[in-house]
Amino acid sequence: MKAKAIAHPNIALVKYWGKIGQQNNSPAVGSISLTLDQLATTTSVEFDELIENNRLVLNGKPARDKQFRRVSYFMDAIRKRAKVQLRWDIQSDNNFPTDAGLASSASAFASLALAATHAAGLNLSEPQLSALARIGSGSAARSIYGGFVEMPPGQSDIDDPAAVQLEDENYWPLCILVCVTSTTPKPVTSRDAMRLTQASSPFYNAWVKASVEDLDQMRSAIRGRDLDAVGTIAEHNAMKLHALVMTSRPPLVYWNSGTMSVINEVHRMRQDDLHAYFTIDAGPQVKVICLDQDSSIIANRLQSLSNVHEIIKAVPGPAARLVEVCS
Ligand code: 2P0
Repeated sequence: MKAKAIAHPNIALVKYWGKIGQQNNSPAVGSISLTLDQLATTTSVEFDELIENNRLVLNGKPARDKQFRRVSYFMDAIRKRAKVQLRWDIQSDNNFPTDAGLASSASAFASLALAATHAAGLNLSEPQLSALARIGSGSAARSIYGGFVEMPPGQSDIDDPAAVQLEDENYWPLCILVCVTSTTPKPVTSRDAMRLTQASSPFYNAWVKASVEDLDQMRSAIRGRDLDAVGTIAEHNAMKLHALVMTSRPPLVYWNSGTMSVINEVHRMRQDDLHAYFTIDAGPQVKVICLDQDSSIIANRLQSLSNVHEIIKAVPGPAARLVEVCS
């Protein structure tokens, strides 16, 4: 009973931030994302009666206690559903910096959901897998699908919201230039920051209210393949998210000097009539959105910034998929 799966992280164009309850990551706001091809998590899961203790190895190292507890909670949900009592051995590897604001938990739990259900003998539909992946991490529900994906808000902590695909990865040749400005893990996890923000930012209720309009506008911008509209809404939504985080108590600033350099350069590029827009998730990395045909000139300008370590070029990526199953 062994399976291996690959999933890709996604960038949120309209962001999930806030939960209904704390148990199962039922989102307080809807979100829309784009799955990225270049970045990937590969996860293998084995259930075997010879395994004496559950084991979790992340990027070649034993997991920390907090990570282990989070994965154990998720694996218990799968074992219960599959009526499997066996212990498990999990190995998961990212080809990009982990816990640094590049959505590693999205690709981690999407690949884990797929590999673990197959290793446990379950064959779930995509909506079922998406709802399951959400229990591991809210953003993972979206990484089950390729291309543009929407996750609706939940109604309660025990309902079963799942993401849906809006358009597949071949719909629109966009390019995402991931500007890596730091490779160290962020000081506060998204999960903890979300809880803090929700409890203390005076702007939280306004954020939830505004998300409805952002979702409507983003859906129609994607339908019209309108980069300027997609970029404008994504940028504004990202700034609102970071305003929330910055106005929590205690305040939290995910940005570093490289983050600011990229923001300023994107504004300068637009003054030069280049169609480039940014978004920033819970970390210092900036993702610049443009059309594939403009990506070289835009990447060259970003590369020249002294506090950008690396630029990873990504295009819309595919759904999570199995690469191996043995029973
Ligand atoms: C998103 N982020 O929509 C937003 C934007 C970060 C900024 O979802 O607690 O790791 O596991 O549900 O999914 C990051 O939060 O949080 C996230 P949990 P998750 O992509």
